[in-house]
Amino acid sequence: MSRLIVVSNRVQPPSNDPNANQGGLAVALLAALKEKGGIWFGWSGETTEKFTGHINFQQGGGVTTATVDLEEQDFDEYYNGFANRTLWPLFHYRIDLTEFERDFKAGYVRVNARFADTVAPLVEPDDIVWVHDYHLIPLGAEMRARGMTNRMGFFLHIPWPPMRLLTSLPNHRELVESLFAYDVVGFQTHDWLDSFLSYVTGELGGTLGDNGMVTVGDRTIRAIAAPIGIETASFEKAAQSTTARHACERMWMSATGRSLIVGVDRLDYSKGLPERFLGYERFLASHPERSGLVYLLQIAPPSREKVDTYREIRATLDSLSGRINGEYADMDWVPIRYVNKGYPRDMLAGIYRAARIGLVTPLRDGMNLVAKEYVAAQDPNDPGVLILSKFAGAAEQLTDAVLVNPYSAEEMSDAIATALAMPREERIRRWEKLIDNVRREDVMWWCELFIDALNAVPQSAEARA
Ligand code: GDG
Repeated sequence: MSRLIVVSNRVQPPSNDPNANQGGLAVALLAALKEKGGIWFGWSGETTEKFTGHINFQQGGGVTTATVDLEEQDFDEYYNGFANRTLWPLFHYRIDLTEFERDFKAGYVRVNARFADTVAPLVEPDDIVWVHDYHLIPLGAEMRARGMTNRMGFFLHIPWPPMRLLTSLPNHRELVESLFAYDVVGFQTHDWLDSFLSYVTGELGGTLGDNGMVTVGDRTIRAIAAPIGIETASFEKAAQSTTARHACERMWMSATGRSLIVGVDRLDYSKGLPERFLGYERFLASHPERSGLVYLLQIAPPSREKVDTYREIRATLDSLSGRINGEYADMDWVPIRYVNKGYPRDMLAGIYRAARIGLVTPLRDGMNLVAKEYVAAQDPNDPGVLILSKFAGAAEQLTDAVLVNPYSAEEMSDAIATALAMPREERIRRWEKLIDNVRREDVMWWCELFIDALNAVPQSAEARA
């Protein structure tokens, strides 16, 4: 049986600590690695003065992880540069925040080449290779240049931008063409897949065949939509754990009869937090009879703090929450509780369960797992209402949420009012449809869908050419 080689920017080693914040992605990949055998390769998160290519192997839970340190300059140009100052904003439709620097691109190419140099000797001819996310788009081409003929797949966790936006990236063709070194390329939704196909046919002169086959020049790959899920069964269990129950009770006690609206997001401009605060403010202004009966808890652990735009979003939210609280708070009520720290997963599950509304309103999001976690954490007999941005990938599956345009404060305000007034029968009816999808299309389903697509690729390079 062929082994699985997973490559991603960061690696999450297996952990036996139940409180470890191990995301669903890590859990699914670790399970697949355990079943198939293989290696998870990536950056250690550490920097050194000079890149050595020294691999730190770790074994645990039946899985091998292999990590390398990067140079400080790599960290600046590849990670904080091209990945998070160029591709991340551009792929989230934020051309206004996108920085185009040649040094960033050079660092990105250098790190992808370094990854290829380091990982190539670890890979055996029958292994299948699965590369993750925007940090590593050219890795497949770099690996092919080193003679690797393995079956290779790439999955993009973030949106694929419309053609007109992507063409603003210098050397965009080179970047997209490099995807044709893989055999299977996966996107979170049909929307992102369609954007990719429209770029390929419009800019690269590609042609589309049956079953997602796409040809450019002499290369044919398969492009698929494979929406990522969460570890649903385990999250449902977490929501009933003692820790979750305590968190839930703590929330209810501190709410003193008010309805909790919850938001949980990395502090990132793509998550639409200022717009969310403004939408909530509109609700307070237009429903004075309701204000005082609700409060918004926004959990927003900081991320990517070395990038200026991330520092700016933090300053914007500090001032916005201060202004709204200053205007609407009373001696016994604060409308927004804004918290810049993370909580353990079980506690988070309890907070979701206590919330009457899950407010998930990114301006653009590849998928958004918080929406699915909120659904999984609900009490089946008295579930809360999910308000979800139309522009989150999750909206393609979670059509029974209250869908909103996150740019419109009025729509957001109306959605909050609708959700608060929603009768229990309707809440249950919507939730049953939502949980059905979240259970069926969970993270293991996603993982198998992608690996099956890779396994279906003919094994010999000649047969694939
Ligand atoms: C990318 C794409 C796509 C957040 N705060 C805490 C906490 N979290 C966890 C959530 C959730 C995860 O972080 C965030 O999920 P997102 O889906 O919003 O992910 P991104 O980080 O933007 O990642 C996204 C995802 O990849 C997967 O493909 O869905 O579209 O942008 O799991 O629960 N977890 C804990 N405490 C916190 O305070 N324990």
